[in-house]
Amino acid sequence: MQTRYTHIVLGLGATGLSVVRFLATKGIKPLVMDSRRNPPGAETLAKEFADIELIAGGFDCRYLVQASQIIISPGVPVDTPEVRAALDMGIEVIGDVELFAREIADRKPCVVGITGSNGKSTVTTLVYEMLKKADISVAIGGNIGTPALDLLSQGTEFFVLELSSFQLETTHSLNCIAATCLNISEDHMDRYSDLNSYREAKLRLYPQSRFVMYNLDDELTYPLEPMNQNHFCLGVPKGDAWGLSDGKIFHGDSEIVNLNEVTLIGSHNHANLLAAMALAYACGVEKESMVEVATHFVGLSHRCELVGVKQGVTYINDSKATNVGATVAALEGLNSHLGDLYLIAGGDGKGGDFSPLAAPLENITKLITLGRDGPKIAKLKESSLTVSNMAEAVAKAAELASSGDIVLLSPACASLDMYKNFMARGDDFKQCVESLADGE
Ligand code: UMA
Ligand code: ADP
Repeated sequence: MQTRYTHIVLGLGATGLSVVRFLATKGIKPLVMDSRRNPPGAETLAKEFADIELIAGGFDCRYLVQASQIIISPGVPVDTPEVRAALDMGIEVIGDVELFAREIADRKPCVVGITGSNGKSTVTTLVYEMLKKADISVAIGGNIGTPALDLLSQGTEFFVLELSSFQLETTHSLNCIAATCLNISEDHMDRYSDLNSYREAKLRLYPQSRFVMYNLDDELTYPLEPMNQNHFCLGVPKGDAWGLSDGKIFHGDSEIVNLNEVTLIGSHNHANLLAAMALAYACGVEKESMVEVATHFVGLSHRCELVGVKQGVTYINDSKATNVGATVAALEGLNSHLGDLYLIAGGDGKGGDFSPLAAPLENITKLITLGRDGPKIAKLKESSLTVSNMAEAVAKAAELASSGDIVLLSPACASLDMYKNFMARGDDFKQCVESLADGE
């Protein structure tokens, strides 16, 4: 007779493994299923939990319909027919972040939640660094890397979580101390029917927070109903909001820091800094700790990262630009640069619309495309070049660029058609740049 499992874990990547580990601490032995034949976590599961059953290569409905709770990984769409069938039967389907939320439900609010289309990892890291600087015991995780449940064992007082739209779809009771949706532009259009349903998934975070920080410059981030809210903006702040004036960051009337001393570059990063300061402030962090971080944090790898200067040409790795909004921000951020700009773009466009790139592409000198959807981007700019790999792209850019110019990798696409992830793509770019001849 078939065993009945009360808990089923769908997906065996980082999230699935964290859920199995968490359930083990509660004495629960789940069944794990993954639609792929060789799921990434299979070896680790066998090593850590020899007695946990794994069904790989499909989701078996016979087990799903008997479960009392299904814990689904963010990479598995809730709309998968087998999951829909279970939902229709009234079976609870939640994500790992919801399990995490329930585990900390009786604590005072201790989570800072960060979502948005771009800038999440940067803001999540900034808030984490600011809290650390203020001697608050804090852990960082969620979509940025370490699954939320794996943070519990660190025994910290606070958690700073980067939350994706996929994670928020299956999270209901987070009770954050403060949360933000930084911006909304098209992403993951292969999983959402339109921009509005993607936005709705992101804004699910707001009612799960005591205090909400939205972006005055992006109407799509405004709360759908009034709540305990404030905003940040790239302009003079009203009331006690956070903003910029005279090249300085202000919280209401109080000056926080001069932008000359801020180490992050680009207006998009200044918006990130404002959001991070507002969130840290809501956690009780003093100005001194925020300023200390603002004047030392140089940014994360693969996000407008300076790779080096070869023959006078500056190479910048923005491989994390996996959607159009991020590439638009990078191009606008570098707009004030005097030399020519060479852009390398393309990859897996995730069904998105590339047309917002057309205007910023007018200001660049040459577009070099690669990857599956490279040709679609190439159509947006006359006389662009299409190449078949990164080495060719870098070689071509190096041949055309001259001293004072910038070569930017900012793909506006995911990397999965050519690489394991965006880090591998950025590393390939860096290696290709490093192998170019040095010299003035
Ligand atoms: N799987 C299936 N069927 C499917 C899709 C996936 O069985 O149709 C399986 C995969 O085989 C895999 C498992 O589900 O074995 C888990 O995959 P997952 O894609 O949910 O990935 P995890 O390893 O659990 O990583 C996830 C996030 N991945 C996604 O949301 C796609 C990681 O974000 C996150 O760091 C991690 O949880 C910890 O919270 C990555 C990401 O790309 C960086 N996020 C997207 C983004 O930033 O744009 C949202
Ligand atoms: P996420 O975690 O949301 O992907 P990251 O901080 O990793 O965000 O940055 C991803 C990409 O988005 C990078 O290419 C970066 O240059 C760009 N970016 C960062 N902040 C912003 C912002 N506020 N608005 C638009 N683009 C941004």
